[in-house]
Amino acid sequence: MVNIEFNGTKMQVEKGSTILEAANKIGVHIPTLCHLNLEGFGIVNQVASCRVCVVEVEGRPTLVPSCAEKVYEGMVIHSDSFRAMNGRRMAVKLLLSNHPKDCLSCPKNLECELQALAQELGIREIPWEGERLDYEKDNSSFSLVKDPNKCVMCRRCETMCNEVQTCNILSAVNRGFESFVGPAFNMDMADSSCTFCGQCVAVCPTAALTEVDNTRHVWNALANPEKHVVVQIAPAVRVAIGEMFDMAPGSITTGKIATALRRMGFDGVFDTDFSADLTIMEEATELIHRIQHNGTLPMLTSCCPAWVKFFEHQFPDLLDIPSTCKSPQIMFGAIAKTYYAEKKNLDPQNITVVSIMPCLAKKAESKRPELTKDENSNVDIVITTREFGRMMKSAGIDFPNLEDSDFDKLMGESTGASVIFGTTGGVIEAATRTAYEWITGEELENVDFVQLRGLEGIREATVTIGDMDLHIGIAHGLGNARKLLDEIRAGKSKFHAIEIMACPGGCIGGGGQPYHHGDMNIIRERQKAIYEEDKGKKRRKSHENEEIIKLYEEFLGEPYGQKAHDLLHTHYEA
Ligand code: HC0
Ligand code: SF4
Repeated sequence: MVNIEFNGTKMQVEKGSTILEAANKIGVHIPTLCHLNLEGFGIVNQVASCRVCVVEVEGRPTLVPSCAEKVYEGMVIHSDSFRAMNGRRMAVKLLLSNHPKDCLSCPKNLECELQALAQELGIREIPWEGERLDYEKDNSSFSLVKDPNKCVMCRRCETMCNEVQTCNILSAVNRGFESFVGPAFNMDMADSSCTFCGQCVAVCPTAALTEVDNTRHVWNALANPEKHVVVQIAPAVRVAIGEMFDMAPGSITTGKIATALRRMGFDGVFDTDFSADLTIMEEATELIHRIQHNGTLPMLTSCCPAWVKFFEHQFPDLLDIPSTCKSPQIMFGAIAKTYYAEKKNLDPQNITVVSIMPCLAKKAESKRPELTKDENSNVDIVITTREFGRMMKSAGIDFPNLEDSDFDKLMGESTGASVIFGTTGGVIEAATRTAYEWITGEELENVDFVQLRGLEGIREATVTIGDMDLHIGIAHGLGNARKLLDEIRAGKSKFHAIEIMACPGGCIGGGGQPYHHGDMNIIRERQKAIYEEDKGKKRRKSHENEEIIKLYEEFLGEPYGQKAHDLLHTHYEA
């Protein structure tokens, strides 16, 4: 411990802490912009480039950035002096002097951290009109938009992309005033090896990186009387959307979502959880098949499209190890335009499938050529949790006060196993619940495989199923995934099955979720809510979903059979 004086109060703080950490511990707020601390991931963005967190330290000629400066014995700090406050205001005014001023129509309006800082620091005028950057927006991808003119060089996106995801797409382009963060040579995002995980978007403080906005396509479809518009909602959305309406993180809003979607005019209100149960039917069968027939092991889960892109780009020699199962969102599209169309006597051409996902990569996934070549089994429009929240706001929906309702029949039933897809570890736990019963023929009494849960970046567990020890690995965050893949490539992997999710926390931490500003406690609350919803479900194993059982009986035939292969499985390309 070291003795310091902070804003006139003497105190002891841990040796080695930064001034900012010391301030947080004692409840003093210092504004930040470039700083990002992904607590639990050991990742800190500490470039100290924005100077928004400067404080005065007695004896020092200049103000110091509190995020990077460590405390020392006898240090006297003032974060509330005129000089410190003025220094912070000056830093923000400088950033604003060459920042575009289209705040009213900016995609980040009211969610922009720079805008919030200007408000917090009481900035009412910008004394200098600086020169502006004039780069073109990059609209090349289906997932994200890059607007270099709004880049404040905080480098948070770079830290996410290069350190957490190890994708190395983003770095400083050009020099001095001309610089911004983007792919090498400022190539189009679509031409880079970007996975579209959206983690850069999740941490961008301004609108330099945002999601592609598809909301107008949804409104247009809903307004078109020719179209029968069905919607599916991903597992992780239900525990996060409430945050956009000031509900506490981890509020479970499944029933309110169904009500809101019906009010918005969707003709069929369904659940991706239904098709997550379907995925388990196929994936558990595939795993058992591979184990019993000397197939390629480990088998990797394939439902996360950013992860799929990552292994296609970076591990093209391992394309035979992921499961061939399409993701639940794509399986939903396939079933909606075949089975559902048949049941409802609808022409699949007139069905529009909308997905609400916590993810930006799901937008790109829905446009993959092999998943769109059959127009009668695809997903048409993908929006994120954030876009869904904005749509509800423009429709004047009072979300927190909505009554609960159920999803529609045919593709609306789900089990607890599918709910947990939304968190890291959930897909493999769901598959284990089913594989256990199918292999042993016995009822699984305790479905809670707690050894598979948590938020550590890489986890492993051994589950005894009959006379077999099933070795399971879990990774979230692509940097962690890379470690497990390197082991496989080196022939050193001990696992039979591995679950990989690209985003820290799994889909609950997806790039399309309400902004969490790096606060991992929000991810923890969302995760808790996911397990709570699982616990409250009448059925908790995918193969007990009655609508799924009926789907196989009436339409698909056997899991992993011919029709299932045609509609529910895919392939990968380097
Ligand atoms: Fe996920 Fe999914 S669990 S990837 O995170 O498998 O996006 O929530 O919808 O498809 O179900 C995302 C979430 C999904 C899919 C499901 C899987
Ligand atoms: Fe990197 Fe993911 Fe952003 Fe692509 S979407 S630039 S892979 S962080």
